[in-house]
Amino acid sequence: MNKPKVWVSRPIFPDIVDRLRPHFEVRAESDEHAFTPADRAARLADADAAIVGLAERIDAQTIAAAPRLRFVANLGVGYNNLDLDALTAAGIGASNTPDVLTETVADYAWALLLAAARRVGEAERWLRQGHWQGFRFDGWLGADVHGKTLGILGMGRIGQAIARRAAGFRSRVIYHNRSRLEPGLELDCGATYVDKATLLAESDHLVLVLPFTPQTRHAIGAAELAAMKPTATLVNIARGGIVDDAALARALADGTIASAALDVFEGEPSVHPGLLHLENIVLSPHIASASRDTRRDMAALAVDNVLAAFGHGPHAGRPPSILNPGVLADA
Ligand code: 8YV
Repeated sequence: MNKPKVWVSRPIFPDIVDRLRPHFEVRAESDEHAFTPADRAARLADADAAIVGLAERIDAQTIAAAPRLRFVANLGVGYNNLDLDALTAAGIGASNTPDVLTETVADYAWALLLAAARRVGEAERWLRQGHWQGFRFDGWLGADVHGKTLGILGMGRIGQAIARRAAGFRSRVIYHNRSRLEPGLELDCGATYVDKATLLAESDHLVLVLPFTPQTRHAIGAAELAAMKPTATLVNIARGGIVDDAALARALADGTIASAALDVFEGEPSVHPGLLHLENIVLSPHIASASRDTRRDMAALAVDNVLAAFGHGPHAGRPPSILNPGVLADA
């Protein structure tokens, strides 16, 4: 009997991909590149399963051109690249990679916050350019992070992990979310629920950790930036498009807020040109989950989901992080 075919759209880890080989014919890409919709359609034309990243948009049109597709495993917790309704309507299972990246992404949110508030990137560039002539007592003054009010917009697993780290900084943590956390969880995170206006007005530093949806597009635009403190730092580790990057560039240039750090961008890998020349922003190429351990764990979870969807491995029949379990129940 022919083995089902799985397309692995980007180089993950060869030893993890090898776990698919006893059960699947594997087509694994060996280099990282952007697929045109036609390339993608060609690769999916005879695929029974696919492991995809954020750049692979799987929508109704893609699905229509992939008649054998039964399962799509996304390499990320955010899955705005998948049209989940269309996948479900077509009877195709889908999974993401929650939990395994939570702590690593929370670490990185703090890394960006500290780097932006304390001007790490800016000072390093200046030093490398040979400008350092001697110690200056009144130079490179940044904003303190410890003891300040940390605001978190979006309070899922990653938001909670960011909040828990704030105890060591003796910060006050306030958050806004679609729904309020259970009291026990609020206590565990040491976080207080506030409305969005209070969050913007009272945060000394604001971290965005909400999923990208049509409703969260430009959740932070010119009006929200104007409502923040002029000394504030804004950090986006969620998705490009949640921040209006053009409005942010203006706000950083005219001092509406003090600094920012972005790991994600509207239209990435393009970056709004207005951001590129500013000193008071830290820019990184969507690497919040990029630790060696976590990327391996994400790849392994994606592979486990695919194996399980086809009845193999320790979770046979029960993909551990399936987003639309009803699809398998109906099969
Ligand atoms: C991934 C992410 O690196 O998990 C997410 O939602 O944004 C990142 O961890 C990205 O999805 C890669 O495809």
